[in-house]
Amino acid sequence: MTRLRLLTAGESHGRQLTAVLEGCPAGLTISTAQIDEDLGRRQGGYGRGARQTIESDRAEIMGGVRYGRTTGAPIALTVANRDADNWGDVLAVEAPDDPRSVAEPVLVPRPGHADLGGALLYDLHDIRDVIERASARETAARVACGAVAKLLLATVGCRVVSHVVAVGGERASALPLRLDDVERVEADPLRCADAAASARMRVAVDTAQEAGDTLGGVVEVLAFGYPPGVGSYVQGDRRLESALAAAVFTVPAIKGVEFGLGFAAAGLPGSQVQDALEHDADTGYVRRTDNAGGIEGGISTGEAIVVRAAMKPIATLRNPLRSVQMGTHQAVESRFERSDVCAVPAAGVVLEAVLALALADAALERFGGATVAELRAAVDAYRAHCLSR
Ligand code: EPS
Repeated sequence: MTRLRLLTAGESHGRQLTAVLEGCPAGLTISTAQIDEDLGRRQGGYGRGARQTIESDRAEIMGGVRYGRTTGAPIALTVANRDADNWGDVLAVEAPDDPRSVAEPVLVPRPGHADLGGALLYDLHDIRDVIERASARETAARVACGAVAKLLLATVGCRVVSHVVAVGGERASALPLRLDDVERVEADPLRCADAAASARMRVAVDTAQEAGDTLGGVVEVLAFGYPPGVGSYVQGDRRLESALAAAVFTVPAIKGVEFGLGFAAAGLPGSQVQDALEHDADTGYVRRTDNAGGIEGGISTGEAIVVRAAMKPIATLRNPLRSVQMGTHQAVESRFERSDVCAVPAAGVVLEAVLALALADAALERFGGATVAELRAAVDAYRAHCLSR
């Protein structure tokens, strides 16, 4: 991100998460209700763990917004960790006076988690220091900032939504999602548009839970109404997919990404993959299919941007895997740290956020604007230009 800049800080069981989002144009009406709605959506989903029964995430805006509108200054916000009260001095900033009060260190890394790599990289004796910041709790701060990016995108007619298309081996029907389906998706416990597939997915989550195991899945994120003409073919790093793929991989546990038909396109002839062009006097150039996922030649087409992300199963398993105690090198069973069985529905909300931030950033880079009015005018002018050609 170049126009929008985001940093987050904070530990999973520290007092709060903190975020600074810089580069948001002035004059954006901020709805804290909408931010909190996304925070609530991130907490939900079938297969979530006990932490979400403790938290009731709310964002508190600490800067950059006055009388409900952005001023152009960095937006600072915090999300409190209610669970911090249950962790006593374990995350204390000051070292305890009595060394006997130091928390028992975590010495056994969970396979597949950041534990081992983090302990070696930062030369940390207690894996707790890794667990705290590698925890997916951090994504709450980014969901809050992503909600701001969604509000900005809405000013140029764009809406970002998501739905779960696979959990474990269970897949939803391949019908393209329409905006009309969104209400049904949000009402479904797995955020899946296909009710029959959702029922099968719930059984799969229950089975994994009983076995002390975890499940991953696939989420599809769509951006409807994103302006055409964002990104470019002239240099590889200007391709819109390049920025969006990078954004997808900022989310923990994501191991794959595809656009439009994605990997399926590799097995089809070109005649079944390219989206044929038509012209409509009112709407200009149109494509009746969107196999390209809204991006051709690295440039947004104006059709829906369609991104799918594959999430691996969460690394913390109740049924332990083989591990090694750091220091003694003894073969031991990995330890269990409270976790989710399946966080794929939540990952959808997080992916909406990071993609909204990347899409807003790319749109700001392309159309500029210190104010929302300037951004909107530039987007409208380009849409009019496309109609005239
Ligand atoms: C999460 C918060 C965490 C985990 C989970 C997701 O809270 P706690 O560690 O207190 O249970 O529930 O994180 C992980 C599974 C992980 O490996 O990072 C959240 O808020 O999303």
